[in-house]
Amino acid sequence: ASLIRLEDYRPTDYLIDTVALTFRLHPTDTRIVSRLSVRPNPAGQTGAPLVLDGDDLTLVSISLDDAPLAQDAYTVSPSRLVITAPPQRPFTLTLETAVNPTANTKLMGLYRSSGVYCTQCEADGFRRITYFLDRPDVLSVYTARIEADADTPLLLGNGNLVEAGARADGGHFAVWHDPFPKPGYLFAIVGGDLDKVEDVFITASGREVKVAVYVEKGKSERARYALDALQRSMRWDEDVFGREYDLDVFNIVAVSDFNMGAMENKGLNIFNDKYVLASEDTATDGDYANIEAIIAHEYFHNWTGNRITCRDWFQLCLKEGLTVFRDQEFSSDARSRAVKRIADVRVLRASQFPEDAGPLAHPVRPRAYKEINNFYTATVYEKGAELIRVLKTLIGAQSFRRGMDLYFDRHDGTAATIEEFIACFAEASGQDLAAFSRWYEQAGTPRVTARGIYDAGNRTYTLTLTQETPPTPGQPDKHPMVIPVALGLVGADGREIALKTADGAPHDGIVVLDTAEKTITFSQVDSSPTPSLLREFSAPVILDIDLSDDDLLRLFAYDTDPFNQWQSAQTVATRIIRRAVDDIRAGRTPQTPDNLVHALAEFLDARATRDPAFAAQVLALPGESDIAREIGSDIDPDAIHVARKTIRAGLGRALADKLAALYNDLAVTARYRPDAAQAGQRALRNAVLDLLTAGDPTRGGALAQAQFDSADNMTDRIVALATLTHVAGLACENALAAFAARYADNPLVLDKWFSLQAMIAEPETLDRVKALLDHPAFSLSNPNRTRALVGSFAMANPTQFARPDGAGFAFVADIIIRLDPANPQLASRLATAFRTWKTLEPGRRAHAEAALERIAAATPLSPDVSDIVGRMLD
Ligand code: B3K
Ligand code: ZN
Repeated sequence: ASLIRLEDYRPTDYLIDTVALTFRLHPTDTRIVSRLSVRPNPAGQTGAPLVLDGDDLTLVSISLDDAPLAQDAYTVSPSRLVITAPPQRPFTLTLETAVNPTANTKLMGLYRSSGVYCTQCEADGFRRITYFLDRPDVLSVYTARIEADADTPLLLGNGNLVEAGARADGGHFAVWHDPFPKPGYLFAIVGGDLDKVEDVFITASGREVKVAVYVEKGKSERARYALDALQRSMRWDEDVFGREYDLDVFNIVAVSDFNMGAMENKGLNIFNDKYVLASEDTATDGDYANIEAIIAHEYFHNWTGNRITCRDWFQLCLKEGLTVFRDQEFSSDARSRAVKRIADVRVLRASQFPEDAGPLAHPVRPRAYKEINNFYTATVYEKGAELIRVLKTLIGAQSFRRGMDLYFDRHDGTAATIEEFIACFAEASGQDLAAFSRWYEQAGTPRVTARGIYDAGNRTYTLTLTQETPPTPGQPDKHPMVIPVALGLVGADGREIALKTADGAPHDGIVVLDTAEKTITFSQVDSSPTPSLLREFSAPVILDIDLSDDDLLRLFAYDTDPFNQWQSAQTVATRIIRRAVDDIRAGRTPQTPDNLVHALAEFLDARATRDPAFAAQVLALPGESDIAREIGSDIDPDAIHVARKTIRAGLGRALADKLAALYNDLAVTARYRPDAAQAGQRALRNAVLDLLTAGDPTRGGALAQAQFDSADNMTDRIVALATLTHVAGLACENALAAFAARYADNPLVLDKWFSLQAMIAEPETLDRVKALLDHPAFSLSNPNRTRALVGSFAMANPTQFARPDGAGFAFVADIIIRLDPANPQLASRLATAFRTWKTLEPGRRAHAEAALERIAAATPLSPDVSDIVGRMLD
């Protein structure tokens, strides 16, 4: 595949104002007639050929202004249709194409999932339906007529239903019209026989919208939570962003084969059923939270993505980063803001930081790509969302809202760029945001170093902040970023010190570090303070701070910012586990230090039950991948695993009595609700169980077994089962078998079962995973199954994926090679599990490299996998 560059962008030579499609649905031979009203683009080149994109298409017929087009007037291949000399006036092009939805294993374009016809067009799937100018800056008004047999009673499209009825042949049809111009990637249809839950949403201005969620027959009760989340999202966008829904219907359809989470097609969101279906017996609290967040995310795209879309795919973060920011804010308002922030930062660090530090690093707005589907990354999404947060911090909430209003106002109905977006905020705030834009251009995570000096004589505290962004592929030298550092000073007595600048004026607690180094002096500081920096994680950076463990534990106890309370405990724990790793590699036995034990003991006594969800985050010490990231090079995953386990065992033993008491006290007696309060209580109780088991596997195992047997909800049941897999032995095998029997007919729940087994940190796991490939409920052609089993092994079992003998890497490489011809996007996603391979110790690194080389040499190899593996080997 060739490299596509941002600087090469130019408008199309033709525009397509309207698209009228007729689908005759058939399992293996669906026909699509497409009538395009085309006209030369005044911004394009006069007289140019009309070059339409295709992918795997068969052209059945073609006519221009309703007369068949002469053979010598065009050339056609499965991937391209060129009209050599099109009229230089408006004309109608009519095409008929044939596609086979059943054979479409790529799950892009029109495909069938468990008998349901559905489409996925982002980023470039529309060209697998008909020849088209398949790029986001070609906006058209779509009408879709869908014809099907009686066995496909439900026919849905974008926009509003304008006509429906019977056909002479016993079949029926429906016509959907979407008045809002949109790019092809937002087009969708669905055909099937599904159940639904529905309601009516009244918008702020009093319009009635029929909202519905469609799921497989017999499962509609499990769609209630999704429907409720949708309506809450609709209200929230009105309240917080002043955005009202704009069509008469909003439909969500859940399908069981889907390459990602969901898709924001205008008025017809299509979802991976994993993010729709939930009941207390089948979904965890985490599943409910994900459903709420993803329903919100796709709904919010209606304004940020659909009404205003992207000029080109380089601008992907314009819709994705912004929409992630919006869904994070929604969840923060619906739940606990502090806990949500911690959870989001955990995700950012676990998914984006390694990407930014390795061979796949790219700017939030990339300048070049080979395969756009490989750029739906944590950098574009999660770091993209952080940049919106940084922007809001820099200009303030009011200017931010004014900038958003201006953006909606000015760019509604267009395909916009990051420059246009930022210009709205520069205008609304009166600030020059040129330097801020560097965040979109420069890859890599800036490292901020802080050094503070207290001058008792002058009662001043002087803080020096420096920043450095490491080189990333193609970007050896970096300019300083604009980094808002939210901060406070905590006095020796634990109280917050009022911030005053050197001349005595009040300071707002945000230092903007926009040069390589910046020094700020605070006055009237009566005693030596402990600085609390980067409160609420005010910028996506790595903070290096010269505080002792005791200073940090003081912040853990007294900081007014809950994020930094949590962060301080995490930092201390990380240091301790890192020292333990060194001990283990040097043949010494690591010890769990008393200071952390005391701090946690006090925390458990005094504070844990006041905010259980927060306490659960504290008890969940840094994970193995967090530690690996901190160490950064020459990684031995086994040493990290043992180190973390040893420290946790020490904590579990030292805190055993308190933990056991808490475990009893925290039992939820009320009827199950997936809300934040109850979920928080369960989260803490389960974190307590986990730590208790680390200290005393026998006692913990017994508690876990009892919890497994008596649980009345999936959260408690799956945590108990996970705990049993850590203590291993027969109990674990029996529980696994009981779970599989209970949920034999529920693939989404079995995914949890596949995943748990794939994550067991012992050498037998590889054989177990290989055996599970043949389990009757497993199928490599279903993305959820593959991610649950192989994805969990590759992404969430660091010791076994990176086995010292290389067998883990080799196994995943084999699967990637097998998957690639059928579903390149899934294969390519799986391949990113190798992205940190260069940080491993030499032995494992050599095995990883060999596995990657083997994938690279496979033929045929999709552009998707070839691009990812090529960059990783570069
Ligand atoms: N926009 C889609 C993702 C499409 C991925 C294409 N490979 C879902 C989302 O981000 O909301
Ligand atoms: Zn999105």
